[in-house]
Amino acid sequence: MSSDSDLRLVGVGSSPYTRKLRGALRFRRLPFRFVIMGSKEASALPERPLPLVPYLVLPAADGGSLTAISDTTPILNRLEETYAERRLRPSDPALNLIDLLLEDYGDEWLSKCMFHYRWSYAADVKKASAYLPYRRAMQITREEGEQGERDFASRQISRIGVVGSNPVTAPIIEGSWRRFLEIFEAHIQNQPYLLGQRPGAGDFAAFGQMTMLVITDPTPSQVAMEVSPRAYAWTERLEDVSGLDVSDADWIDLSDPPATLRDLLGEVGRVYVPYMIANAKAIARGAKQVECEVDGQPWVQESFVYQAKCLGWLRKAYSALDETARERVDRLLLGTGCEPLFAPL
Ligand SMILES: N[C@@H](CCC(=O)N[C@@H](CS)C(=O)NCC(=O)O)C(=O)O
Repeated sequence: MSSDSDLRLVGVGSSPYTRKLRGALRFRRLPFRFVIMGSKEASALPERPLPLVPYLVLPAADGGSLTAISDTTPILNRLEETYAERRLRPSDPALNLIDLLLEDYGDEWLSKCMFHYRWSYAADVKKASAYLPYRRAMQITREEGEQGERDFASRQISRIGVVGSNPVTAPIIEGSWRRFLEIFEAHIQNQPYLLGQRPGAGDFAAFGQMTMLVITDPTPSQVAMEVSPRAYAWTERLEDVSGLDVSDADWIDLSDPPATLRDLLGEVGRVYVPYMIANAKAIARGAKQVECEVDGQPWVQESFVYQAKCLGWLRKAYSALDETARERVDRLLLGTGCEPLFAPL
């Protein structure tokens, strides 16, 4: 039975990060209510601390009033601390680090694929902008919907550079989407989730972006159906894995991982790593522009403060590892291109 202290996930189904968090909450079997962003139920709740979708409303640590928290990675951390059953993050610190890395790749790189395809191709722009105005205003007239469609498309297309999609980076982003799918196709034949027989945070981060890339948006979903129809089935599955019974034995053995995990980490090392490092360096020296090489090709975009913060979190998690865990992580990452992430910047 639900009560007023139930968790509230406030978001919209068309937001990849909302889908990430909703999938994770379902997996964790935490009682929650899904509240539509902008609804009267949402306006009765505490305001979100950052202008991000989604956010989570939960009882304050002292059990008293409700508070709102933003940003799915720290939200998942908070849920790990508060609720002991069916934790999402691996208890083995070395495996947890790998899961954090995959989570950040999903959140911060696959999101580039998602935003790029959606707002670069006419068919994708048309579909997304036509339906998005109705999400939070289901009863607007068709004319209002069409006006919303034009406003939406022009606003999002004007922001496409923020995530790094432009004519220079487009071929790199598209190459990375296809390779991710090829590796995913092979990897998921070894086990059903990225790190074993149970999903981790990395699975839900990838899933969130894949709801749009694999299912909703015409151009990237056509690539997905060609390369990996399995990715479509997987994305549908991750929507709700509340019925999956799990134990600690379901994680892969990090000393003997399938070769396809190294391939996946190799893809992370090929694109996400050089970009994240160049971005963090640009932010550190106050540069507005990131200019680097990704996959041997030039990459240019506006520098991105938030993504430098994400790299900081990852590096902090790595430096908190004890020596044994660090060695296990290093051994897995050796030769994948991920090593510079944790070296001095
Ligand atoms: N790192 C954040 C990202 C959330 C995010 O970027 N959300 C997008 C929509 S999916 C957003 O709120 N964009 C601003 C807006 O739509 O006004 C998280 O994990 O929650």
